[in-house]
Amino acid sequence: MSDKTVPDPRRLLARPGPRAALVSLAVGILTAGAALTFASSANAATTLGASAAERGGRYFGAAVAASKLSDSVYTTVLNREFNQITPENEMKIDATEPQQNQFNFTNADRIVNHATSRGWKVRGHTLAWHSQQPGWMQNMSGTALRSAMLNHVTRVAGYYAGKIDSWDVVNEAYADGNGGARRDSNLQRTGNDWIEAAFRAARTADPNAKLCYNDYNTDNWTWDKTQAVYRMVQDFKQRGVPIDCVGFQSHFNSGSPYPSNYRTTLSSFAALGVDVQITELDIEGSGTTQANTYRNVVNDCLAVARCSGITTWGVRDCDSWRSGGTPLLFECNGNKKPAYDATLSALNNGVTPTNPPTTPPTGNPTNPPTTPPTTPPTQGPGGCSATVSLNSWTGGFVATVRVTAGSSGTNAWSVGMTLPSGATVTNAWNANRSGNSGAVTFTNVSYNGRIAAGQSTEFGFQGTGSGTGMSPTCSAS
Ligand code: G2I
Repeated sequence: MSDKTVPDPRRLLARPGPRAALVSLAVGILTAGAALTFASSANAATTLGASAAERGGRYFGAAVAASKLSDSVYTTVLNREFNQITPENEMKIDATEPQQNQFNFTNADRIVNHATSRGWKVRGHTLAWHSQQPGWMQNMSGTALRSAMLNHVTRVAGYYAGKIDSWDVVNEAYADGNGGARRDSNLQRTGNDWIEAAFRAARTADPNAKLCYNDYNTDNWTWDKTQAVYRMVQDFKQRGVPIDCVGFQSHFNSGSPYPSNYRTTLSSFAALGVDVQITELDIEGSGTTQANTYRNVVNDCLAVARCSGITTWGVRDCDSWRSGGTPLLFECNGNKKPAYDATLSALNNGVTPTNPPTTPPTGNPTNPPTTPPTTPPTQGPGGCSATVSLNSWTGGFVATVRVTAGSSGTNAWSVGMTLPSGATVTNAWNANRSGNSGAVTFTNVSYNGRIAAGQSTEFGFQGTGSGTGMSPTCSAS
């Protein structure tokens, strides 16, 4: 049996209903010995890309340097493990348009061909950026620069039209630190609308690519920079500026650590109606500590249905722009690190999404499962409880509510809470909502009403004002 025909037992067992009958049927017609051979570990994917693909068609990729494609240790790991590529430098403005209106795609083509000939996805990086501009562009300003930038977007996105899964249309346009301001740059000085102008040009040049905004230090939900990018994406969606995705670079180290609210960041952006992608992941460190952080990042992505893929910024530690921090998954000799094992096992353990999928998961089984079911949870009105945790910032908050079933599991649940005066709910996920201020009630959606005794599910909502002091009550049926 190939991996593709093996259903994911966690996904099956998480979805009771008609499928449960198939489980019983399948178990009934199998011998106990045959059933026992279906241990999930025996069927688990053995590479990052294959495992990510089984998790709802996600990808797992790496930034690639054209100069390394002749290194056989490098390509052995690359070709075995990954199914997506981002050119590390070869699609940047200085590489593709070294002289104005003279385009050079030689090195970028080598990488694109390496990927597309293997059926992998390519992330284009990047069309408009303050950095790595060729000299001629660095010296430009005003309308001449605006036109040159749009010409670059049009020509490069047009050349690669049809070959790029996602484009980093604009990279790193926000400043670090407090205030959430735009970064000063020659592009910013052409007018605040330079970002949306770039997105519109990219859409025209390649209507099928997903168009992304990409940045770093946007991982922590409470940071001003994160909030500023969030507001820009929200504004673009409201005004119909073509944006499909947000890239979180996620370069983590002790000075810029993995934040515990990372999942909130990913799910909050996803709730705006964009895909989210982890685009330049590297985590400095070693051993168990590094492995645990990689595991957390993977679990956070898997928990958000619209987190469509992860790319590490390089293949081996010695390929990294921060090689001294040994931030990647492979040693220089190609050996797997503990962080690799943690990443693969997190992918293989695939958590159930807490965001409603917008399209049915592609990994859904067409064959009856051959794994024995666990005892189905007893259902009934055994009560439930709910707790709320808040991520707040000035003028707003995201509330995550955990609903826990009581002694006999739930078929359906309802959570009520009174919002503080002045607070208004703007959007909710994983629950139906009635009311948006004062007394607000949340009820389960189709896929999370049934909770086994003692187990939990989570839903969330975002609000303006302050959410401090809410105390949810829960009732079950
Ligand atoms: O700085 C890390 C990344 C942050 N986000 C955007 C990414 O595009 C960026 O990638 C890095 C590359 O990994 C480096 O390889 O971008 C750097 C430049 O901003 C790249 O460094 C450049 C060096 O500055 C050049 O001197 C060198 O010629 O790499 C070039 C090719 O090795």
